[in-house]
Amino acid sequence: MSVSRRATLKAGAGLALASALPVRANGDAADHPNRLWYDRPASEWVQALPLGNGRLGAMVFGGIASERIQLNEDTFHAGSPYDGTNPKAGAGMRQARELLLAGKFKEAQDRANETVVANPARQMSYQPIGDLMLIFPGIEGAHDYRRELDLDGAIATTRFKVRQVTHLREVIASAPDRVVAVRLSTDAPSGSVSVTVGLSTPQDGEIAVEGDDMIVMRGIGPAQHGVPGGIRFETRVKVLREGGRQITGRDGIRIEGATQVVLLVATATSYRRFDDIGGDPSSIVRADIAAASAKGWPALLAAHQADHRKLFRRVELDLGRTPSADLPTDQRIARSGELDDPALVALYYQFSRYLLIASSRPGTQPANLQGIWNERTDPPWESKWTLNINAEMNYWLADPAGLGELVEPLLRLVKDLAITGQRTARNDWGARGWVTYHNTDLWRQATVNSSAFYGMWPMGGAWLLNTLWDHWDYSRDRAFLAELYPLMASSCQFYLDALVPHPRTGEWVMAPSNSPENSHRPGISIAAGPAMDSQLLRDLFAHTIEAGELLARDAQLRAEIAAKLAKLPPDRIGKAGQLQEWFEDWDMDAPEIDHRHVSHLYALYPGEQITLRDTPDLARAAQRSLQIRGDDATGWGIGWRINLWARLEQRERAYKVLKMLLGPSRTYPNMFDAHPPFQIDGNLGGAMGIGQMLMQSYGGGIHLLPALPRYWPSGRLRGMRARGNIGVDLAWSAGQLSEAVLNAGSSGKVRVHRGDAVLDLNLRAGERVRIVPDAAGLKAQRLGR
Ligand code: FUC
Repeated sequence: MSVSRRATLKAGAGLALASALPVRANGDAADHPNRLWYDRPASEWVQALPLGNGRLGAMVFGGIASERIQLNEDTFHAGSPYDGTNPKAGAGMRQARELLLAGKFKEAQDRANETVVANPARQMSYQPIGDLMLIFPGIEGAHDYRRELDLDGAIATTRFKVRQVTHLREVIASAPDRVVAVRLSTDAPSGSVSVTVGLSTPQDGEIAVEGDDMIVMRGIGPAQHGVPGGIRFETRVKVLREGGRQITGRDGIRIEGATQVVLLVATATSYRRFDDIGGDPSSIVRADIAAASAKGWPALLAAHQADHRKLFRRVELDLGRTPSADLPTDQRIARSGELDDPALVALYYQFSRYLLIASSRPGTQPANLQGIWNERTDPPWESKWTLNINAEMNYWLADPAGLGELVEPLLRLVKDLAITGQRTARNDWGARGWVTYHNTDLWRQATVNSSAFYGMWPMGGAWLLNTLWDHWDYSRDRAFLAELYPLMASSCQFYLDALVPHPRTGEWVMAPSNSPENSHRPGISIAAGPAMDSQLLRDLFAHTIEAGELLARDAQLRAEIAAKLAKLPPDRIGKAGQLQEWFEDWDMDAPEIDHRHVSHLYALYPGEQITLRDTPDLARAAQRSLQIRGDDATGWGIGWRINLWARLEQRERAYKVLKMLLGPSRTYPNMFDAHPPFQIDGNLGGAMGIGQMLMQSYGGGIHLLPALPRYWPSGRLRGMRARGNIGVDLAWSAGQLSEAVLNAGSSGKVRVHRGDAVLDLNLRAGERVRIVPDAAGLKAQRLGR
């Protein structure tokens, strides 16, 4: 077995991907609305098609004479268990606070920079495992090429003809069977599959052939920023061949003249928890390969698709169809500025649901900045979890899109942070409970990281918990609430201890803090009591009181919380009529008036403290702020803005911003969101925006078609979810509601809105209620259970 820093077991020379083929019109996309398809192989990573089982990720390039399948495993990160706590942070935080409250902003930020930032300041990055490489000898003159990702079948296929023979390559990432599986076949009667199979890795690793049908790759994750590497991984590729012959060399496994070849790829790491990397990846992948080999392709495929479809098929969406739907997906994206392509919007929505299913399953890591797909050893922002918008945005879609159980990894992340964050709360603030700042990594660092400018934001826990609260609110799953509540109570203890009275008004504020990543003076973000802090705390405190009452827990704590809740600063309207971002009216003088973050609009969305009907003045101010900020932003920034315009029921504006997201500057050919670079939050948050144009659920109400643009005159959706455990089906035509059907999973009251018409309903668990427009507004018809 050879050992090398960048181990490569070459499947042969000339791995360059096949050059582009002539464009070929292919009209059968109409039959398969939930497909991405292309008429040429991927030449770049952001053209390759993603597969995932929550833990294993695979990017399929669809090459002709060679194929690259890039592999990830979601626990494979740089570093090893470490504690970045800075012992100087306690005293430093107190000094920074004093300077800040005395109006000495620069001095406060400098002091924080010198004392509270973790050691190391940067966190550990997500790492690629490597590539599965296939070389197909003798393939020349391919024609009738098509590759596609079938979102419903969760399968990537590459198909082309050489002379009269059709070659078919299929790839899946199976959750039930824990493997990536590849099938290579043709429609020729006798064996015409010839391929050389190899692996490569950019990691410190070794690769060898074992027996005559297995390639084994082992490696260890890199050290970073002074933290030693420690996670070990093992990948095994097993070759199952029908017909032909097999030659095993040092260079990989060569197969000649087979009728069909199936490759099973298993990967595992030694990671068990943020403080334990003592797992045995070898025994895990051996067991995975043995079980999958015994099953064989047909049974693997059937189990995989049944498992995926159980989730994927919960929601259907039809926004209508125009001729552009016949074009390859990359051409639709390229032209989406000039064309209105409603089916592309529906595809984007379903692709985002697909991405969440593929990157976040119970037991896995939460979807990180790139979900689970990363080819780089130095990924942007470490491809980890950014808590001042991105990680939360990844989960906005889950419940409304019928995928509520996929938030489980986020709950486990918070459970971990409640442990590491307790150390930080004590060290940095002398407080009870737990805190976390604007980023965390696999090792669950809860410390101030990168710099005080970005990192001095103690609100990560509050936002995470408010996101998880939504899962309770949608599902009404009491067992989930019982798991969540202690984390909320402990987080409240932190804030109760850390809040201080503002010297001017006596209102309770966090200091130091910031309004994520925005500066109020050149180079200065540090601030006391920015609007978002109070908004997040109003939600966290109110939810914790509600949960404590429901579970009959901690009456004393509830009283303490209620007292501080009453004295949080209210949202204020500033001199430009805007919703004030900071405690003081600094907005119009801030250096980046068009900043990508719109943190103070949390109260409008994802929060529901500001609504058009209950707080019209604040809603107007929020709209003013949104106008001042402008529509252009990073992918996720645009995704957030779509949701905000939808909440303001500005249908055509929401549509205009959505088109910005779908265009080629914010969507890559494979439909990954472009921050740029690729970040999955824009996909998931953008899809939530699409959903909210059709149906919104907040404040005890369900809003039907609140921001339906004129470009989607007719359509239907099935299976979206509203708060209170309610399923929502909708149909509309000529821009008018035809009918809605509510499926009540729990009993409770709900107010249904369609424009100005309202209908109050008392739903009983299990019943279905049909709602249709009538002369007086809306009319309900009980369909029984
Ligand atoms: C936040 C954003 C950046 C980027 C990063 C991962 O810091 O402000 O735009 O998305 O997270």
